[in-house]
Amino acid sequence: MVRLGEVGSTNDVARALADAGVPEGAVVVADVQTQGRGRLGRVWLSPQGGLWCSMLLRPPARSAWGRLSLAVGVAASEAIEATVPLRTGIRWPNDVVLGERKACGILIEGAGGAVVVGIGINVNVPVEKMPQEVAARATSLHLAAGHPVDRETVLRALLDRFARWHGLWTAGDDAVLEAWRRRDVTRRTRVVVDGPGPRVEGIAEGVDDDGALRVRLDSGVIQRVVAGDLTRLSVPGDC
Ligand code: BT5
Repeated sequence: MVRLGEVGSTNDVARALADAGVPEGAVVVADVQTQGRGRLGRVWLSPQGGLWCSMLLRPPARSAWGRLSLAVGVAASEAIEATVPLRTGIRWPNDVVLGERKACGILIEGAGGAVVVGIGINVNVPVEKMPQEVAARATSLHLAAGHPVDRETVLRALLDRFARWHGLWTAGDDAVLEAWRRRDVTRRTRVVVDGPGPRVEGIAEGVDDDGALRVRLDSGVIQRVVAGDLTRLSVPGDC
């Protein structure tokens, strides 16, 4: 495991390890990221107190990336629940949420033939000090549990849960889909998804086998969405 104080992005460090030929399983953890990033080049705020880590994988060619993303979401969810007595949910594609608020973000990037899985968990991050637009939608384990949480305990739980779900993903086990579906907080809610294509609005109907979101449009047609940002327009039970 590579442990760093301040770093640009742990994903970049893991990519450099991939380029250097380091084998699968390397883990990079940092205290602070100055250039933490989310999907589509967005900023991921990564001050002291959070768990910012990246794992290097070398999966076989033509692996099911969509399902890997689901497996990582489930692993992060379980790691949080193993550490604090709170119930997590997953908001497609793989934000781990406590209530409506995001506690963990996941960024999976290709790195040549390798894959870097970046996971950011707001363990003791003072989210209230973040810019209002982020603070209003984010939470930390500390905030949600009402007490500081040991970052090492979360890390150990994450590595443990990740090993299990990565193994199941590698084996093509449907348990990954089933576990993700049990945590899906968007199913049967009205959603709008902004992605690379035109905006899609309708009722979320869960994920397909490959991780694509199924949205039932008002016309009744089911549209598959493979990438994008989802906003819930209703709460479960409304639809
Ligand atoms: C993500 O992107 O949620 C992926 C975040 C991945 C972070 C990890 S940390 C270790 C590794 N190294 C990296 O550089 N990245 C990975 P996305 O779904 O695009 O969400 C980004 C959005 O979340 C931003 O535009 C903000 O609105 C919000 N945000 C930023 N920082 C946050 C934080 N710490 N907690 C909650 N929300 C945040």
